[in-house]
Amino acid sequence: MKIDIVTIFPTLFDETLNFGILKRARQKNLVNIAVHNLRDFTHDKHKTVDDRPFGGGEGMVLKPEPIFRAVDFLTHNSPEPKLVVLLTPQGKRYDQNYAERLSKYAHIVLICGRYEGVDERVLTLVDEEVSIGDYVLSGGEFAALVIIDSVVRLIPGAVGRYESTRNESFSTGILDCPVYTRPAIYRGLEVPAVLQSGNHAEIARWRRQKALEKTLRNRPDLLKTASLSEEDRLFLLALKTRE
Ligand code: 6GU
Repeated sequence: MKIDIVTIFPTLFDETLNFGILKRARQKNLVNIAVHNLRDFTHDKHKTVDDRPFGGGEGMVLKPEPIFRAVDFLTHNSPEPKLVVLLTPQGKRYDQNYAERLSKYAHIVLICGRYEGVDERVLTLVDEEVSIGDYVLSGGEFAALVIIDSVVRLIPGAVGRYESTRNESFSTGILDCPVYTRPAIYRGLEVPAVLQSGNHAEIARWRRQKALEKTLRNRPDLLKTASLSEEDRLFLLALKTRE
């Protein structure tokens, strides 16, 4: 997979893309990530990327010409299928399903917007407008990092065992179960006995129940769409009536 980032802050990506799974995926050539300075696509002496909004108002707006030139340059013989994405708070909400879909593209171009705005004509150039959540960031740069991290770990071979991404929160529709490691007792806090029992059927049941319990407490909205067994539903019903 090829990922191109277009930004006015290219150095922000220098260190961040060189850790852990991202670093290893790049070393293994599973992904090729390139950062491009939007100012390199300007033609004026001052390398102007923004200007005041027509009609008046606060802040500056990213000009269309450098963005059009950058995207033309980056996509003129790009591998297919490709997707050009504009990162703004006005975009469609990003989630794990979105990440799964993006992980299937051969080429993704991420254009980092600024919170004040991007000239609306840029929308004729991009395939999708994406937001990572209901809060305002000063620019799309951190959103690009979030998207890249979540997509790259879905590329087969990026995470140690491919299967180990299958069981995670959101892939299964509910939150992960609690986990413990040694020591078995710390400051009087004991690891649940069932996890030390060696009874794998019991352990699986306990994990499913704890995951359901945590989801009910922290993200009850997820239970509306999660795939639940009859046993899951009875367990949740018992939990709710107990409260
Ligand atoms: Cl993609 N950009 C900005 N500026 N703010 C955001 C966002 C993106 N997603 C959530 N908030």
